[in-house]
Amino acid sequence: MKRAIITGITGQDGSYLTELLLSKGYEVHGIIRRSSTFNTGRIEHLYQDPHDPEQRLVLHYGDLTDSSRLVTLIEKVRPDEVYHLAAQSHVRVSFDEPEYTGNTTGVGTTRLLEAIRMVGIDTRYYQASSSEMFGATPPPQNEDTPFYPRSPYGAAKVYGYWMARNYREAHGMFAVNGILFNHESPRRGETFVTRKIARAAAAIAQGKEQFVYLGNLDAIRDWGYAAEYVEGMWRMLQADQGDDYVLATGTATTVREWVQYCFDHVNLDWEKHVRFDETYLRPTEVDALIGDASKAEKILGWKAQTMPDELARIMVEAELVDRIDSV
Ligand code: NDP
Ligand code: GDR
Repeated sequence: MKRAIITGITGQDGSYLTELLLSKGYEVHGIIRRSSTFNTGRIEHLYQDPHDPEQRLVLHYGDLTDSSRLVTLIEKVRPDEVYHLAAQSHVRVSFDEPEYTGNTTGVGTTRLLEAIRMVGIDTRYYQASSSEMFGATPPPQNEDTPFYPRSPYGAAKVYGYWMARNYREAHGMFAVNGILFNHESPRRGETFVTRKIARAAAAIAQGKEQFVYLGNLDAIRDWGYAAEYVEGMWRMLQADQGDDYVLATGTATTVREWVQYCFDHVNLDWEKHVRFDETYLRPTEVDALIGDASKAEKILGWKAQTMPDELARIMVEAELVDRIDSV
C-alpha cells in the first residue's frame, strides 16, 4: 500500500486529493493546524475512526512554520509521496500580510523539502506552484514563460518553485512543480471571487441578500474544475521523472463574464445587484492568465474537461441546494 502525506489537507484541493488517493488504495496522512474551531469541514465525510484497524486516513497536527515537527512527521510516516498544498493562498490578503505569506507559502516549502532531505527517504514531492508566478507576463503562459509576480503571494510561490527545482537538481529529489491555473469548485474558499459570486447569485435569487460588492471586473482568468486538477497532480508523481507542468483549460473568462454566467443561471440581471468596492482591488493586479496545458496532455494524458460556463452552473447549483460535498 502506498503512503502519502498531504499538507493543506483541509483546503479545497486537499479534500479532493484525499478522496482520489483513498479511492486508489493509498494510506493518506494529512497535516492539520490546531485551531480553536474545527477546520476539517471539507474532509469530514472522509473521517475514519482511529480505533479502526483498517484506518487509511490519519490526521496529524503540524504547521509549516514548525520545522522540527515536519521532520518528526516525515520520519514517522516515511511517505512514498508528499503533496505540498498548504499555503497562505489568498492573493489580496498577501498584501496585508506579506511577511507571514513569505514565511508560510515561501519558506514553509524549504522547511518541508529540508525535512525530507534530513530524514533521507526516497519520496516523490509535489509542489503546488501557481499561475500567479507569471503575473504581468502576457498570455498564453506555459512552462517556459518568464515569471513576473505581482503580489507577495506570487513572489513567495516563485521562491517555492525554485526551491523545488533546486532540490531536484542539487539533491536528485523526484520533485515536481504543478503550475496550476485557477481551479474552483463548490468547496472553494468563500472569499475567492468565483465562490463569492456563486454564493451571492444564489442568496439573491432566494431573497436572502440584495447586493454583492466586487473589485476589478476586467481581470481575465482561466478557471477549471478542482476535482479534475488533483488527478493531474497525482499523474505528475507517477511519471518517469520529476518535471514541471502547467494545468489549465486554455479558456479566457473575465470576472464580469463569470458574474453573468452565475446570474443568468438564476435568471437575474446582474447589473442590478453588483456594486463596486475598492477594498477588493489589489495594489498591483494580474490582468490576464490563460494557460497552455499541452505538455500535460502530451506527457500525462491530462486534459481539462469542465469549462468555465459549466463550472459556474455547478457552483451556483451547489449553493442553491446548500451543500458543499455534492459534486
Ligand atoms: P486553500 O486556501 O483552500 O487551502 C490551504 C491549506 O493550507 C489549508 O488546508 C490551510 O489550513 C493550510 N495552511 C495554511 N497555512 C498553513 C500553515 N501555516 N501550516 C499548515 N497548513 C497551513 O488552498 P487550495 O486548496 O485552493 O490550494 C492548494 C494549494 O495550491 C495552495 O498552495 C495554493 O496556493 C495553490 N494553488 C491554488 C490554486 C487554486 O486555484 N486553487 C491555483 C494554483 C496554486 P486551514 O484549513 O487550517 O486554513
Ligand atoms: P486569484 O483569485 O487572485 O486569481 O488567486 P481570486 O478569486 O481571489 O481573484 C480572481 C480575480 O478576481 C478579481 N476580483 C476579486 N477577487 C476577490 N477575491 N474578491 C472580490 O471581491 C473581487 N472582485 C474582483 C481579483 O482582482 C482577481 O483579478 C487564486 C488563488 O487560489 C491563488 O492561491 C492561486 O495561486 C491563483 O488563484 C492561481
